[in-house]
Amino acid sequence: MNEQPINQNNSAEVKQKRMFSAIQPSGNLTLGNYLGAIKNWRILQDEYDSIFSVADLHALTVRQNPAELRKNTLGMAASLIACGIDAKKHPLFIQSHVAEHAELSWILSCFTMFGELSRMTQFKDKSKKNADNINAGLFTYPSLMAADILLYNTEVVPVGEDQRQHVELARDIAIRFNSIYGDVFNVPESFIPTYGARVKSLAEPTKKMSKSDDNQNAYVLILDDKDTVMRKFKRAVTDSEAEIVFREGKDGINNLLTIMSAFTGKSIAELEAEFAGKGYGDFKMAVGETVADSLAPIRERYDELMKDKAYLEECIKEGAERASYIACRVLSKVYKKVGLLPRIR
Ligand code: AQP
Repeated sequence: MNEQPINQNNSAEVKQKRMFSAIQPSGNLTLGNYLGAIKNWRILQDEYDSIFSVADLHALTVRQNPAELRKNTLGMAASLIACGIDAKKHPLFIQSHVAEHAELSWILSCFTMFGELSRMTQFKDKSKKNADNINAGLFTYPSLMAADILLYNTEVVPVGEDQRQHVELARDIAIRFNSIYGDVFNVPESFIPTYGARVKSLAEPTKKMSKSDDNQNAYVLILDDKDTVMRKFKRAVTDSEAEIVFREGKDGINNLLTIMSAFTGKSIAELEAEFAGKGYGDFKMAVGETVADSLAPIRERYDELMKDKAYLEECIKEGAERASYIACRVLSKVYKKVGLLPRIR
């Protein structure tokens, strides 16, 4: 598309593909978010023309405590930087600071079918979990997510397996819109990691690990201290056998092997050989040690960043300015295409 790549080090001839990534500040980062998404964002950030966002509007689909949400929003920006996102090089912004997200979301909701939204697994899961608050925002969440992605002419969206369906819908919406109005949006692709795409709950390993789980033992937070990480792994639900192998029906062990593999870079087969004959207790402690040691530098960096609010605010201010520049242009093109009368200035 026609705007220049926003990374300063790109020349026009070597235009990189655009990557857009966002995460809700609905709690603190879990191991699931880290392995399914953030680790890839860090690895891929310089290979792409990357844009990162903290999706605070999405978090409102579930009732939030306002003070907590503000704290978690800045905390999530700090967590991303602590995980290695370079917010000086790539824009990192808060979704509600770029009004075009909400505006495009409305337009796109008029191009999203009721039947499509009804089929979304996340809507069904969250409706069950929040039976007293099945609001319209929870239902139209994918239209806002499509707006997030399509506003930046995104080509690649690195997500965990649980978000694949939403990226597919964003593609369908883009194709539908383009078939009526011409080549307005890029049609994005999802990028799903080989290991860690679906990290499971430590308490109920058939379910995904989620930061909003009511059971704190179900997830490991990247900011958990070593004792907490060890305690959570020690309590991790496994099975009544005594064999450390990756096999159907061994959800707890499969999950621990997946986590260990993602952190060490060793294959599942190598880990099975390494832990052959060892007990579950020893294995859980080894996974806990590996995870806690890998997370320690992130926690330290996060603590430093949270003491430097001025730096964090500068990053998200610059991020919003850079993101707005692109978002404005794409939105005005969309407004024009659908026939909205331009405002007289
Ligand atoms: N368990 C997981 N395994 C692998 N990837 C995961 N992701 C989330 N959970 C897992 C990936 O993290 C990114 C950001 O997620 P999000 O906050 O935007 O939404 P989510 O998928 O709804 O994450 P949570 O932690 O489950 O949040 P809550 O509890 O608020 O619903 C996405 O790329 C996602 O795939």
